Amino acid sequence: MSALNKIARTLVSNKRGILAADESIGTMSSRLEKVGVEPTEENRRVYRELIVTTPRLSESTSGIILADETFHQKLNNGSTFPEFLDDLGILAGIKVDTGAKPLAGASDEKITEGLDGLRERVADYVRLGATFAKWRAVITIGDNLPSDRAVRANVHALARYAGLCQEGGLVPIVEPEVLMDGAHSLAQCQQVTTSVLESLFEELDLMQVQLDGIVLKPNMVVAGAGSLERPAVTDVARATVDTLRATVPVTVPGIAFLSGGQSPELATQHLGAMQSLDPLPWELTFSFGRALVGPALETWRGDEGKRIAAQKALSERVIANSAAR
Ligand code: 5MM
Repeated sequence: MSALNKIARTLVSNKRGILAADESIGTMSSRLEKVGVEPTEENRRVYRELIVTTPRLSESTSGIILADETFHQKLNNGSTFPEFLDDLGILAGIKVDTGAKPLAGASDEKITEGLDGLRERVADYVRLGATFAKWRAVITIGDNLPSDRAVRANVHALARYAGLCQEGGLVPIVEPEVLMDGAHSLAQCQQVTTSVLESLFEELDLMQVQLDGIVLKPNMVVAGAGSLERPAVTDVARATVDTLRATVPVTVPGIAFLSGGQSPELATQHLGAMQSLDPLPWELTFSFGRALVGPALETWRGDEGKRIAAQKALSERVIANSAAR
């Protein structure tokens, strides 16, 4: 087993999953402001310390994805975040993309940036304790969208990122997110997700990415947030698994879903329903952000007196998702 394959399998096995705590400074700041917390560097650090010091987190969490700022910060005990996670038996991941920017000449589509200097940044993060990385591409469904050029540009960047990570010794989490924004149907989401994943695996093959050393982080196949359609949990599970079966090679060790704006409970139900379908060739787990930390942030609201209750809220979500596996 290669070192990359071993890390990828550790991330997705033993009923554990990945916590995405890699909100960029802008996203984290707006989430803190929404709960009445001043968005300072220190408050972002305090909030991330609350998350990673949640008791017994490692029983259900294999890895935590951090942002660059957090990677360089320390906990109150003097450890860096990657050192602290290592002591807990949780793998430290790093978001290496620099965000989704407007695609040239397009009004509604984005291209994720961050390839320049990535080889050197990967080497730095490995030195600081990272074992895996993440890059998120976003694909929009709309009138005549996504365009071929947006899909091709994004899967090209994802494949080049994955190759650079593997060369430097990091397992790439490859995240092509078909957004829930819009009024599209479940069938439209399935058609777009299928075509994005097909393009992605063609490009990963072209770039000679070792498929047994990646983790795929896709969206579940759901109806758009603005759609009147409310598919049953079993329909989402079936459509998602059918889409993955049609597109994802069996050499990929595991698939860790994003939650994408679903409620925490629904995301967990969907994950659970997929496990009860026919035997699956890959591990299916979670790599949720909002669906794990949302209730904790709402509970905490910057009040240190609510710290334990907030950690309990996070713990409940992580345990529920582990149980759903
Ligand atoms: C935690 O949020 C991640 C970083 O987002 P920004 O760079 O936009 O701040 C995000 O990539 C996240 O990992 C995925 O969207 C999955 O999170 P959800 O909330 O969709 O499960």
